Formats: sequence, structure tokens, C-alpha cells
Amino acid sequence: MEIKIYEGYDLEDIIQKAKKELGDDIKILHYEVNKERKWFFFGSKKKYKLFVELPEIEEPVVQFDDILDKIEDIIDKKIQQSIPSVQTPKTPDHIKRSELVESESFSEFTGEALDLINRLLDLDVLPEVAKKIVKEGCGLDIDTNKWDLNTLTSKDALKKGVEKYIKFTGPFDEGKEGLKIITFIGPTGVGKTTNLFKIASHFVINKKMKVAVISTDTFKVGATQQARIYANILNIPFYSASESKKLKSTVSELEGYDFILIDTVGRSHYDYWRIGEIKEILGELTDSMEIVLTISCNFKNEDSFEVVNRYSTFFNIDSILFTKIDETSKPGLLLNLPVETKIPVSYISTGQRVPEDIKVLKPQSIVTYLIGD
Ligand SMILES: Nc1nc2c(ncn2[C@@H]2O[C@H](COP(=O)(O)OP(=O)(O)OP(=O)(O)O)[C@@H](O)[C@H]2O)c(=O)[nH]1
Ligand SMILES: [Mg+2]
Repeated sequence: MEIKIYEGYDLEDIIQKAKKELGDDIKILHYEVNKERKWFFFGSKKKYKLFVELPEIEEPVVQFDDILDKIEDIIDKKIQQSIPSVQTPKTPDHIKRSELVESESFSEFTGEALDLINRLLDLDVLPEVAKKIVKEGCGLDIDTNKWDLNTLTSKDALKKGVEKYIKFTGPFDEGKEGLKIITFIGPTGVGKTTNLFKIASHFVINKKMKVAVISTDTFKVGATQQARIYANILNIPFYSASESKKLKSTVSELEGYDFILIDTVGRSHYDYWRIGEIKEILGELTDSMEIVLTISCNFKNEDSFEVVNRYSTFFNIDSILFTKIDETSKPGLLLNLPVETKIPVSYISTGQRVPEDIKVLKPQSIVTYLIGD
């Protein structure tokens, strides 16, 4: 406590002086009155001493939430700047597809090759991807000095390109040794939970394997109930874990299992913090698990590339699982994403039925989804 002393001959005056300096709410601790003798006067004069407590200087109230928000903003900006960019090659909006096909960029193609490119562009396959893929099945036409399909049909040419540019993981149990942990990540509502259980069903029912499911989606109301019901139907163990310690101890109890499938909460790819939270929950196990990014085929090209970019900043994505192929007539994504990002593809979900509507992706199935049987 600090004290300031005011002195004067008029008590009221010095109180006013203190108030003027320190504010109306001054705290007077005490005062003294001394008599001063004046040798040339008879008598004496009262002198007052006022002891006032100096008000505490208030520290500004620190709003931690505000500070955290600011730090988040700064980091968000930094992350934005540092995102590795698998750029979506763009078809300029002002160029119509027909003009594009006839334009310079396709002038090296002719005949059936050009027809096939045309069909692919119609399905929202990106021009550069279409060219790369189709060229694989082409030979140089001597008369025109342009690329045309050689002896192959469109379907076989497409398959050849797909085989060259896309990696396929095959079924998750292929070449598996010991316990395999597979974690499904991806944007909200793309079909992570339902497709995880389709895959679990397959291994439990058809392959008689030991499968356990752990849900880290404890954020969404009803999420664990939905998963628990599926697990009950399959009669497999189901756990929920909201933090990495719990996840690690749960996993350590599941030795002897063939698969642990981990479900995660859906997060918008624009929400880094929440994606980061998923990684935090997976903790040190992240490196020993296979990460499956789930993407809906009805996403626009640019959105899907953005999903991969942003999830890649946190995870090493082992494969892409496509969903909702039944909900789009333009599944160009099936080529665009794996060709441009070089991430292998694993499964494709073809509808809502659990467990039937899922298939292992193969070169032929990509061809079929694009240009039919
Ligand atoms: N049409 C169609 N619907 C699908 C497919 N796969 C999943 N769904 C449906 O998509 C909806 C969302 O599926 P979920 O499995 O809950 O999706 P999720 O990614 O777990 O969702 P969040 O946990 O909320 O992020 C459900 O109605 C599923 O039946 C598919 O291949 N085709
Ligand atoms: Mg879910």
C-alpha cells in the first residue's frame, strides 16, 4: 500500500486537493493536527496532515479468450501461406468445352482420341488429366502426325492410362501382417462412419476376421450411438476415446485383433484447428496407422483438391476412399484427384446400404464409372 501525505491549514482544502489528484473515492487513512506557534503572534495556528492511500493501479483485465483468438488468427494466416499447393489445374470459365477441345491445347490429338478426351471433359475430368490419360493408349498417326487411339478401344485406352497414372491399394487385408489400424478422416457427412462399418462387416462376415472399432467422434450428438448400433449388429467390440491417452490404452488392449478401425469426427477442411484436434487425439499412434481420406464424388474439383491439401498438412494420407458415386453424373474426380495428387485409391462407396454398397477400386471399375461397361 502506498500513502501520500497532504499538508495544509484548511482541512477541507487539502481534502479537495487530494480528490482532484486521486479521484473522488480517495481513502483517507487518518489525519494529524499540529499547532504551529507564530513567534510574532500570540497564539498558534492549526496545521493538518492528511494521510491518503494511493489507489492501486488496476492491471488491464487480460481476456485470454481474446488473446487465443488473436493467436489462432495469426497461425491461421501462417498456415494459409504455407499450405502445400496441389494446384487445381483450371479450365478457364470463359472457354466453352467445345472451343477448348478444338483449341491449341488439344491440337496434338485426332480421331477417336479426341472423342475420348471430349467424353472425359464432359465428366469434369480436367483437361491436363484427360490428355495425360488418353495419350497412354495412343499412337502417332503417320498421316496427320497427331495422337490417335492405336489398336485399343476407348475403354481399354482409358484403362491403360488409369493403370499408368493411378495407384490402387487393393483390399485393406491384402498383404496384411498382424494388427492393422485404419483411421477414416474427411469432411463432414461424406460417409466415414457408414463406410467404416461396411468394411468392418466385410472382414467380420466374409473373412471371419477379428475387428474392433474405436470412435473418436465424441463431439457430435448421437455419433457414438449410431456407431455403437452398427457394432452391436456385427457383434464386435466398440469403444469411444476422446483423447490420445485413452485411445492408446484402448488400442493396447486389442492385441490379437486383425483390424482396429478408427472413426473420426467430420471436420470442414477450412477448419484447421478442428482438423488439428483430430490429429491430437490420434496422438503418437498416427504414424503406425493407415490414414484413409474419405471424399464424396459429388464434390467440385476445386473443393476436393482443397480437402486433400488441407488434410495433407496434418496427415500422411495413405489412400482415398470415394463415396456417393451414385449421387453424381460427373465423376471426373475419380481421375483428377489420384492423378494430380498421386495418392493411391482404395474403395468406392456406391450407395447407402450397409454393408453391400462398397467396392474395392480397380482400374476397370474406374473406367466403368466414367464411360460405362
Ligand atoms: N447416396 C449415398 N449416400 C451415402 C454413401 N455413403 C454414405 N452415405 C450417406 O451419407 C450420410 C452420412 O454418412 P455418415 O457415414 O454418417 O457420414 P460421416 O462422414 O461419418 O459424417 P460425420 O461423422 O457427420 O462427418 C448417411 O446418410 C449415409 O447413408 C454413398 O455412397 N451414397
Ligand atoms: Mg461419422
